[in-house]
Amino acid sequence: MTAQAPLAPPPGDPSLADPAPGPDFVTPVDNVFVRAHLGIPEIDPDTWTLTVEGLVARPLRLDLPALLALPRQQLTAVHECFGSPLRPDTPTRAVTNIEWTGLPLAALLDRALPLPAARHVRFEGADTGSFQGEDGLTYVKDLPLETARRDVFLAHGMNGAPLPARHGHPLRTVVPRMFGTNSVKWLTRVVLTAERPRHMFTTTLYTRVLPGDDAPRPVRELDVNSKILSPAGDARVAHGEVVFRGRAWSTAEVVRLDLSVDGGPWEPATLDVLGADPTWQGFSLRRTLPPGPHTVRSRATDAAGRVQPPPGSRNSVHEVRFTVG
Ligand SMILES: Nc1nc2c(c(=O)[nH]1)N[C@H]1C(S)=C(S)[C@@H](COP(=O)(O)O)O[C@H]1N2
Ligand SMILES: [Mo]
Repeated sequence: MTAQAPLAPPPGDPSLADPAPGPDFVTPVDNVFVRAHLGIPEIDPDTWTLTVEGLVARPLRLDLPALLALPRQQLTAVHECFGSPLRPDTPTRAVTNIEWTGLPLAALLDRALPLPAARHVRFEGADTGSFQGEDGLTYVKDLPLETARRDVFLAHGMNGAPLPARHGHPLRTVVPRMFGTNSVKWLTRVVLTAERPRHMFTTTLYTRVLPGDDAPRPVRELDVNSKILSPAGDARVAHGEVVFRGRAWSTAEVVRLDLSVDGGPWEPATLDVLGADPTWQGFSLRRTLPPGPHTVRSRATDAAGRVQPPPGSRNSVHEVRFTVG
């Protein structure tokens, strides 16, 4: 398991911004952003194992055939990068929607029998390297045990095929309704602990102070957000019959999507209802506009009443400028 040079730009690199999510409901694998803070490890699937250990009555070690033999489920979920942990207020809208195949972590926790003292779960990847001047790091994330038992999905497939190496082969966690940073690729260890692990990627980076809070919290739940896909930015639209289309997503269902054209009043767009899975939701609105330059903004509201803020936040209203004629 030696690390190659990172294929993805390190956080802080401006090229992190804005890969286009495209028109597909499920994002083709080739269009999915790749984040690898420590580089992409080389893993031999024949010797790879997953362990569930720490504060459990029955530690487990599973090899890949044993994992693949367990009953499979599917989960389609929004997959969004938080962006650079060093610039938590910069919008990137690096977002995709992926159909994962795998099994709930709960199936393994039930076999490992967590001890009463277990409160947190630490997830470790096989990637090691240097980041922000610290050497010998492993990619580590953590969640409260209750959250992990309820939400964490162990994925070995992505859009109907085995996970590609760059997306975490042979196994990764997927934490629906949370930022991608929580979904640990190249997963090798699941460790139940009494305390939160202190680590570069748990307590040092990937924390933020939310509006109305006074203390930093871990970057977990998705913000309410939206992205206008058409017209594309700086597009020239042949005639005045414009169909605005885009996606909205949050940690809860998006219940309202408003558009404002040329600084006018917010108007509700048609919004897809969320299905059983935590996917993104499409929206559209048709308008006839005179020739010339125009601006459109989108603003999502979710079931918890969260609304996209004005420009200046990482999830501020999305704006696209385009020209008719
Ligand atoms: N082991 C490991 N897991 C990781 C990361 C990483 O660097 N190493 N990056 C995280 C971040 S910041 C994101 S956004 C997602 C990206 O997943 P993807 O590269 O499959 O799109 O993986 C997360 N899981
Ligand atoms: Mo990320």
